[in-house]
Amino acid sequence: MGRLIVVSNRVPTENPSGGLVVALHDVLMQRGGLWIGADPQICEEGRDRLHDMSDTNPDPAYRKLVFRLNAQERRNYYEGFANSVLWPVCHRRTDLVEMRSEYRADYLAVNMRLARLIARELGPDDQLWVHDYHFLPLASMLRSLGVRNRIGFFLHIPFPNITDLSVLPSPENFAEWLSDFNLVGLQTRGDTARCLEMFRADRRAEFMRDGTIKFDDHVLTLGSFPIGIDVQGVNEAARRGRSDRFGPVAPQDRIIGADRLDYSKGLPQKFRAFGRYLDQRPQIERRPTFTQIAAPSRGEVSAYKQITRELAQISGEVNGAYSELDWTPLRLIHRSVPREDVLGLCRQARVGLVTPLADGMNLVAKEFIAAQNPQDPGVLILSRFAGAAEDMTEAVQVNPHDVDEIAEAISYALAMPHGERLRRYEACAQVVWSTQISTWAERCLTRLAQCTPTLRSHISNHRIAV
Ligand code: ADQ
Repeated sequence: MGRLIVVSNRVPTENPSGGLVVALHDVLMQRGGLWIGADPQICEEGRDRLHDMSDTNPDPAYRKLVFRLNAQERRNYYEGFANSVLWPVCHRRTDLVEMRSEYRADYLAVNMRLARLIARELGPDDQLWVHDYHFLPLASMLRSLGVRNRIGFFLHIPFPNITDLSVLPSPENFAEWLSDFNLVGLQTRGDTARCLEMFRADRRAEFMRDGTIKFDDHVLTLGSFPIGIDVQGVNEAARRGRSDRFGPVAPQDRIIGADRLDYSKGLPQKFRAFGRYLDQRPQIERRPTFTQIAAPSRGEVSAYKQITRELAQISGEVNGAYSELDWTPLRLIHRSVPREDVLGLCRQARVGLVTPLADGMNLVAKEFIAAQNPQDPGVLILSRFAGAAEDMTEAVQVNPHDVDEIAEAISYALAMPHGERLRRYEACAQVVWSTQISTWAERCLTRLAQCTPTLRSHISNHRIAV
């Protein structure tokens, strides 16, 4: 069997932490192979080769290699096309798309350069597993170089709807790029339905009896593989985490949110909803505290600067209206907090507030459940637009745009009797266990190994889909 080659935007640091990184690390430790990603340092030199970043360990089970970006490429490929075009298109925020021709040109150029670097490393039986929207055209570029190896893809974010896709320059490329992978994995059945709709609208696609899609002679398998977490590891970390950081708040009054500071996470709506709940709370003597940890993210992109200002303003308004000398109702922590402490806070909280406007899956929802004490669990309030909501039907589901509905859900969750909390928790925990990260990785790779191989005829006529 050949090696596994994982391609993702980031390669892990020496001590990998976090579900996805650990899962991929474990798979590579077992199978050996390569992990290729972008060097976080901007560098003008050495862009014509991959650089070894493997651990100092003398006999690493797998190697980590990075490709370098110069300042222009980082601006146009990463901040530009990936995060200011594809990210908003996939998260239904086409109003935030920044369209510039140099973004697309460098996105394609970086993917082409990476394809050449990877092609040099590839053995005939190696399998590639490519992650996320930074590398949509990578398989097309590899095929144009004559690569026939099996290539799998996993999209971590929502699959866009067909109207939003049409905002892209040359939207027909999207289907072409995907069709050059052997396997395209998506988070949910809803994502798969949207992807099928895109192929149905394209006359080049033919739907085969075995469920595969034939597109320009290439056969593509499509499926949903809901991602999960390391449930046991999260539960242990939550028990170790410091929960005293909440300060003197009664456990039944603690509400927690933890998100990257991103406009897709619905933070302004969530803050307003908490303010609305305080306006209407049934018992005026009740003093719940909502702690929102918002890890800084992509601060160089303008839409992110704007949301940071907006959140500071709303939290100022809510606290200005309701704080007492001994009570600050909304605590916004605009910093990354150690993971164990975030999980410790989740375990202590009565309510987890996870209300993205759009989200591929949302791992915080699964982590909140895994962190709970099964005898006295907290309540998850979950946006119906998070991928996690497709299976976690027993969370208290809300429309994240509807501030009144979230406020009502907060009131309901804070008053929920123990029996109902247990019942809802057990149903959610079952989903969290059945999609745990090791199972997810195994399902994706098993399916990739079963995919129809790429034929010589396909690559010999290959159009470069750019
Ligand atoms: P993200 O958009 O980053 O991931 P999410 O799935 O919630 O979103 O994962 C975030 C991770 O960061 C979680 O493990 C969480 O614990 C951690 N985290 C969040 N806020 C933090 C904070 N303030 N401090 C410390 N840690 C924090 C993308 C997609 C998701 C998809 C994942 C995995 O956008 O939809 O679920 O990939 O596929």
